[in-house]
Amino acid sequence: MSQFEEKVKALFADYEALVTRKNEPVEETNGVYVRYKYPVVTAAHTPVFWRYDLDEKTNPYLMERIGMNATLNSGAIKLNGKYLLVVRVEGADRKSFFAVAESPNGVDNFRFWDYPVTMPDDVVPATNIYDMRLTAHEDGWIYGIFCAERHDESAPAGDLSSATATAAIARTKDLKTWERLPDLKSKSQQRNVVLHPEFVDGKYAFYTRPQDGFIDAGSGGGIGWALVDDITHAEVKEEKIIDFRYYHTIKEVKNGEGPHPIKTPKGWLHLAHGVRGCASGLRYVLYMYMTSLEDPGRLIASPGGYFMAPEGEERVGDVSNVLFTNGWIADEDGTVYIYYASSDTRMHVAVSTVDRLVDYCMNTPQDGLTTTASVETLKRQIDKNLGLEIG
Ligand code: BGC
Ligand code: BMA
Repeated sequence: MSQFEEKVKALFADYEALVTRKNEPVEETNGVYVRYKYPVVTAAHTPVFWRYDLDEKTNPYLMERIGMNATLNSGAIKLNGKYLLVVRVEGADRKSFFAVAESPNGVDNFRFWDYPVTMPDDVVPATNIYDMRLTAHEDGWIYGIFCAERHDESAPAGDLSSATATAAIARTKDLKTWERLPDLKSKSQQRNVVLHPEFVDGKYAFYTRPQDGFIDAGSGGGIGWALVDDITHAEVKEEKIIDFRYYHTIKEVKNGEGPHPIKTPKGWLHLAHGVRGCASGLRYVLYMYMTSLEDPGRLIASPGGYFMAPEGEERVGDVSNVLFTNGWIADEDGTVYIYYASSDTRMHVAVSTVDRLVDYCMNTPQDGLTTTASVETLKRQIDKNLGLEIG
């Protein structure tokens, strides 16, 4: 074997060791979910044959030709018994694209399909696309709703940072061939738009996130809800806020729906992200809420505070202090696989159950919005516990 061949062999061997590494649950103390030890998908999980030209004639030094920077904010779905992530892969060139990674068990052995997704463009092509939410809708299609980002042409000359965010819509049956529909029409910019899996009053229902500008949610009061007549010409006509932002909470600056909610006998279970500002920038955490089965736009439970926040190595990455989620899978036996990205860099999984998550939502005290209210809530629990005969 030539030296080149040896090096190629070693590359593939290291890759196999990484991709087939068994994951293991980490002891948690809060009883709500269990994090897994290793990230499930990282940039190093992208296939060797994406990154390297493996031909000795054209790449004698066996150098990476196409660098991959990060694997983050992934949509998730279970299809034909496989756990699939539609990963936001970001190249070294800062362009994101979608690629499917498949696992037999939801917690390890995630392997990318050979080719990334070829997503057709809308009439006005986007510069970047990211953060897909997958919905197997009762109309029979699997929809992917994602953010399409374009340079803001109204920005002053020389401003090459201002951008616009629009919700893009595509559908598929197999995650391989995608049909692109026109982007969602809306008065404001939109990121974090999610399609509800069922018709509501015979219409498609979207979770929205109205925002004043590209970054600023501004007067957009929180997570919105809008009914749409025709998915092939989707337009938000009326938008009602269902989960508001409040001063001095984990979602003071922005919030956004995660994946589409899970239907449970007690209501729709929602996972979302909340953002606050601090000296080190924006801090993104995950939180939950529930809405009613009769009216999925009506809030029925709002546990206070965050559900998950960055910990340990999760805290550091391209955009530090960020947890973000847009994918989870509720299995037939009630297990819930929560896929989340840390610091815009890598994907993780945490595991819980529908019952535990409902219990969490229904029995975690609501945020009373002031320190006085928080102390009263705490005292009630202390009173109750000290009145119990323990041991
Ligand atoms: C990035 C996103 C980010 C957004 C707002 C985009 O350019 O790709 O990851 O959420 O800006 O900061
Ligand atoms: C956003 C999201 C994500 C990202 C986060 C933190 O606004 O839509 O793409 O994870 O910022 O950078």
